[in-house]
Amino acid sequence: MLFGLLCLAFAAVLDFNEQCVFCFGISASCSGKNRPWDFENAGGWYIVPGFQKKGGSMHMKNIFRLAVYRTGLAFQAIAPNRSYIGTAVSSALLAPVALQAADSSEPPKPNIVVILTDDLGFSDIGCYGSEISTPNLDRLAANGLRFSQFYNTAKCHSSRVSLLTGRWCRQAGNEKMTSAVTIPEVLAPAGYFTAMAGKWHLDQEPTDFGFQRYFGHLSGATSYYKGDNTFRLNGQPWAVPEKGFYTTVTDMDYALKFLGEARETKKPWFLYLAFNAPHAPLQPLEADYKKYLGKYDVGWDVMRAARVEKQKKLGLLAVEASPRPDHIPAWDSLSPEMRNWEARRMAAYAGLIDRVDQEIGRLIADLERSGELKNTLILFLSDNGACPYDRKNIGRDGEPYDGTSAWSDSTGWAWARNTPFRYYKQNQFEGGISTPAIVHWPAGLKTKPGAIVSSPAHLVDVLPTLAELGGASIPEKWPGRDLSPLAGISLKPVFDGQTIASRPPIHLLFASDRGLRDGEWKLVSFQSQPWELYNIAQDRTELHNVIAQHPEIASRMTKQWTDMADKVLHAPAKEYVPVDVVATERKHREWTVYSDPDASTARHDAAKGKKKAAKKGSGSDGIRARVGTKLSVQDGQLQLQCEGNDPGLVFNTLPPLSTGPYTLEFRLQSTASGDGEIYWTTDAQTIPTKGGHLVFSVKHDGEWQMVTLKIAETRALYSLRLDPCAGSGKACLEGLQIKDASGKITKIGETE
Ligand SMILES: [Ca+2]
Repeated sequence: MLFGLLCLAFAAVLDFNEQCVFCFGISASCSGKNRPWDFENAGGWYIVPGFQKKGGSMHMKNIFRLAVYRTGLAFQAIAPNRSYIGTAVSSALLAPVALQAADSSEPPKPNIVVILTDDLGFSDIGCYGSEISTPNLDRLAANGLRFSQFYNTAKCHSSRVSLLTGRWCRQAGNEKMTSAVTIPEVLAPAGYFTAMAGKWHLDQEPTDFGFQRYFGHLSGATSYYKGDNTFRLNGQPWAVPEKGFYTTVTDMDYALKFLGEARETKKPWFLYLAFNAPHAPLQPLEADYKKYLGKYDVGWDVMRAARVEKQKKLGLLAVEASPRPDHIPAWDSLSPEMRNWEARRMAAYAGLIDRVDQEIGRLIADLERSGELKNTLILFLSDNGACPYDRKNIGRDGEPYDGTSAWSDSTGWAWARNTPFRYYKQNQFEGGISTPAIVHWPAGLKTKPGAIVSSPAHLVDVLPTLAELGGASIPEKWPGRDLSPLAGISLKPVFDGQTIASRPPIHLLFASDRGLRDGEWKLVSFQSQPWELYNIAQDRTELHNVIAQHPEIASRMTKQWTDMADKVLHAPAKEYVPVDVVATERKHREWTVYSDPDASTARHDAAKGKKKAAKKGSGSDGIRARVGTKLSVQDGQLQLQCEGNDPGLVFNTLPPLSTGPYTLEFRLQSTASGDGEIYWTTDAQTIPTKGGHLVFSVKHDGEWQMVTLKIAETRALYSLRLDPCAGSGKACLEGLQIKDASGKITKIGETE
């Protein structure tokens, strides 16, 4: 009631020059704890002090912001600890908004669903060439439109940042999104109810970034059957039940529940549905898996050729498909055991993807039942190309649906799933960055049903597009954030049947993989190897590197890419140093080793017993977290939670190194305290803290910094201990490498 009284006080001094007089029937509720805010503003926020009843008296405790509508008021808390304390509602708010909608000659705003799949390859669904049964997605494509050149960032978290903010990942402030606003933060002030279900994989929680409802996991990957401890429901920890839980299904259960709540508000709604499928571990449901068992005995060469043909028939692409690379053997050359194993892996992928489609079928049925399908814009996407990283394969001899198995990705199938392109997740070649992209919106699309659009588009375009369609303005200021400029453009002209003649260049960067798409040209580098130049209009599959023929274009684009990386993205200098001069063999230690059928199992066995160990370093005996340090690995980064009791990492054995002196380099982000230290040994007998020792100072302001340490040791290093801090807090490391006296660089602690 108190908040309601505040409403009234403000209303008395504000002139509402609209069709409805505000002030009677005010009611307010101090609702129970932990409830997301139902009301977002339409006008602008005014900061007001809020009072809270504590004991028998009132305390001015939290700060609220007052939303001034043309027709009413609402409050939202910005409590210091971000916890929800209550919500304040003026009942005059709803009635005038409803009146306004009824009066308006403007068409009703569309509902919006953005569906993001995880690690889905370009050709993995039926309407993009797949043999996997996806009738619901195919139906959306047949009645909507499909993009043939829609791009993501080739990686999980960066794609999510770009999708939600309309900015390049680094430009938005990475996972923290400190330089951006998100889609729900943009749409809610325009009257939208906002909800999310599924994988978050960014800092804080969705409810901290404008989502009024959220169910899902905050982590980058999770067990389909058992989940993990990062599940949340509307900001609160959610215990995964032992039975009746399966991520893809449970995500949709909650999505539909949220839509039910949205309908009660009579508002248009925005739903972001981020499935973890078909990301590893490959854990399909039994029936979904068995549907495909045996179907992939034909192998990846046959599957890929069939997908190429289907893409041509669909009119999606008519290109020269890239050939099978050297690091993937012909299917027929594999041992029967390996063929059997790989065919089962592909059946597992197919089962996961089939299930996504079935759940989308539930969503479509729900929209049809509620009469909303016509004016709901559905956008379907993947966050990156198929994943080639073959890591642990737990339960390889069991069944993928037994609840304990956890199979990893297959490089061979990743190649075939990215038909007709080259390379994979993380690489900025077309296989890494190309996503299927379906738009379904009967009330809004002016294109022919089933249209295929070849205008290049990127995830950064989603926010500007939805803002325009939802009648929302994109804020230029936001409390507590220093907003960077938008990178994307609105795709509404495409939906209206027009072509977009030109667009800003598409900047591509993840770790050491880089690229730039500008018009018909694309400059691209595989993990800092020499630049390559392709004319994408003529050579979408990047088979004919024409950099020697067009040095002036390459030079212009190299400068453009570097300037953007530096001045727009503010990327660390290390990420835009010049590319290598000479190309070397392209390989990755986590690509499936087909020469050794037990390779991936062996890797898993080696990792057993090291519960908190990260991935093995190149040729090393692995990384060990010290007591008092929790270590996890995410997107190539070593993430440490330090308790302050001599925290750190130990590399038990380093890869063979030639003689020093050495330079140890890495990037560090830390919010812990105290100096950093390293210890090293040159033999197996010496145990740190005996051996060499060096103290170094670091900043703990949460910003990325480059750390370069000179180790004046000429004998070959054997082990290394690295303490990034002395106190408690979080630290994150990436790009660890050791340079020897000859200048040779050896990467250590590589996780991706
Ligand atoms: Ca992904």
